[in-house]
Amino acid sequence: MKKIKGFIFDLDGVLTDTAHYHFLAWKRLSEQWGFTFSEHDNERLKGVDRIKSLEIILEINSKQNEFSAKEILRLANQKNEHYQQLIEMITPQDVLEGVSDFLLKSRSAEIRCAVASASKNAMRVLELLNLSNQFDFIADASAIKHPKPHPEIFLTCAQQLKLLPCECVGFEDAQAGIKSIHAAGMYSVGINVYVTSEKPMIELSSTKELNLEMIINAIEMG
Ligand code: B16
Ligand code: MG
Repeated sequence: MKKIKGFIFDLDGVLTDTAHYHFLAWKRLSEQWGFTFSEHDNERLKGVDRIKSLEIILEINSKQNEFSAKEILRLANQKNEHYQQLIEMITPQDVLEGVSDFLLKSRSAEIRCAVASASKNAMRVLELLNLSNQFDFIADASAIKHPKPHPEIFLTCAQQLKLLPCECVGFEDAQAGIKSIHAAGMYSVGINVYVTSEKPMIELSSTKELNLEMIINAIEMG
């Protein structure tokens, strides 16, 4: 029988909803530079790293060839300054419903927990949510060479938790994240994922549906 020993969580869309702050920061940058950028466009940036997100915005505006690598870095830094100002508003009330209880139950069941977020601001967000001490390992996105859907970040977490991939479950809200979990050889739980290619093994419509017994039973008996 399979034995699940580790849970690895994405941050944005799984533990909290930072997507709105990312949207406001990109919107501010777009206004400064005369780009169009809508909430609908923002959906394409979920789970995507900062530089790739900017490239998508430039592509939407047909400006992908107008900026040098140095200018792209400058724009990305400007967006990050806006984002870092905005996230200071985050409080523990912003932990998504059902998450705190799920983490407590998982930890009481001796399941090791980690965070696999593409965000270089993940540490600060977790501090503001007062969640940092719930995790045995928080991946440092700046040390990860290959973004999701590459499995590197989930494999790094499993290694740091001293677990095999087949002993871990990944939790994600983005399609690239689900692919990353599967490529790592782990079980997947999707939270409101907009599926375009790979379906999560367990699909939930929100974090309110997180249930330890259900997830463990579905995987270990499945
Ligand atoms: P930063 P996740 C991702 O977080 C966001 O979904 C994505 O929109 C953002 O561009 C990315 O982090 C990088 O964030 O600019 O703070 O480094 O879903 O992987 O937790
Ligand atoms: Mg996410």
